[in-house]
Amino acid sequence: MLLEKDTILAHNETRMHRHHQVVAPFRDNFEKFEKIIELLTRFQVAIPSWALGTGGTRFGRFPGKGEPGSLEEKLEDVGLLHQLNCNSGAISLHIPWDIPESPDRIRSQAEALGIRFDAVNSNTFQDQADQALSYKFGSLQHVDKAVRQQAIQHNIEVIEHGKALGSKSLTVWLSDGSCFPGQLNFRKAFQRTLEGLQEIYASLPADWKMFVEYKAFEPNFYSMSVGDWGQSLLYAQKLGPKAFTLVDLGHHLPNANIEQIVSLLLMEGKLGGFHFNDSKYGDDDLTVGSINPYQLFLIFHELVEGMNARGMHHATDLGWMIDASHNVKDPLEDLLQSVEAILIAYTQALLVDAEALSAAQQQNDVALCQELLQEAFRTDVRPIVAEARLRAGGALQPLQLYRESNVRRALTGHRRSGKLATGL
Ligand code: PSV
Ligand code: MN
Repeated sequence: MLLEKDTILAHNETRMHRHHQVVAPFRDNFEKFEKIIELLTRFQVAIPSWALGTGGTRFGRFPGKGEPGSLEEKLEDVGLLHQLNCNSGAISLHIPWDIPESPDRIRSQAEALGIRFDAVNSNTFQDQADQALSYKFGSLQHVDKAVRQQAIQHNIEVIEHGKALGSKSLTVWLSDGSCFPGQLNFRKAFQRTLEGLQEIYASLPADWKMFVEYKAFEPNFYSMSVGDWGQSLLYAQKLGPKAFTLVDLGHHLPNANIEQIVSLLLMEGKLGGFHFNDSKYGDDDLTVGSINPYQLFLIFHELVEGMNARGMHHATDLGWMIDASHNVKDPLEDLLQSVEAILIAYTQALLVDAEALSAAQQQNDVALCQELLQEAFRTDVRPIVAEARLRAGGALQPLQLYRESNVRRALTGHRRSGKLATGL
């Protein structure tokens, strides 16, 4: 469901006077302002297909109404998000949850909505109904070669689905690991995993990337076979130039310095992309920026600094994806909030006076270093983000317009009730 263009225009019109007032001070530094607007307009965040429905916990799930029940409906939802904020022009699919019946049809639907396909994700963390062998004791790390082959084959099929849709990357997240000491020979598990990844890597098209996502714990609670950025980097280095580490913000042990991890991965040319979310305890999958927006800003500061140092293109050289789950909110509202939080942190990072910071670091002027970062972080950049959206044809206040337009009620009316979005 898309909104009428006039609806967006009318929404913007009523807020235009106020918007001009709040954005005016930023125009004083015209060149910087225009540069930031340009960067924001290009910046697109991929929406995960599995976040378009209500998530759940292992204790229960409380599905909402009007959630998408098919890939077509998921694309429709992303199309609406993109229409509202003009920064959600991509979707990340999970196979087998999202196998397209007709890739050509899905591709043209996405094209019409201005959406491209970001990384395709494989799934060897669940057993499927028609699956011959179980992943109960792992997939690529499994002691049985037949299980490993099945997992390799699945990943190759995922690449094929991605190729048909125009995707350019594969994300491999393995739930492999062990729950008890002694269960696994770490070295052998690593070697088997590496061999499997090598076979998958060999099937990647020349212009594709492979993202190796790490996670400290869950579902295995003693060891994970790709448990941290060091292990992911090891795999990526051994695999070759098309392999990169993927950082999911929720996949670290408490208090990990994620911004430092990001900085060093970038330095090594091995940072591939992100799964954005927020957390208080573990892999909480909460709305981006809802718990620790300062950390998000510090991460973006390292990203901007590190990407500039390497001459990287902000919008296209890394995979920007959300990986969140919404238990108590309307998923579309939650995703609008997540994208907004990402753009705010990115804009604040763009405001940091990099030259002054570098000079202060050189002088060991620690207090000034902190001042410079916090000066940017404490700037309310929402008017800049709104201006970029306005120029791109989006809504000044996407969440408010979504609510005013009663989108969920309309979706509930025309989508079959009882249908559940696939995914976790
Ligand atoms: C695992 O927790 C993960 O972060 C991986 O990216 C999966 O693909 C995704 O969540 C699915 O829920
Ligand atoms: Mn993830």
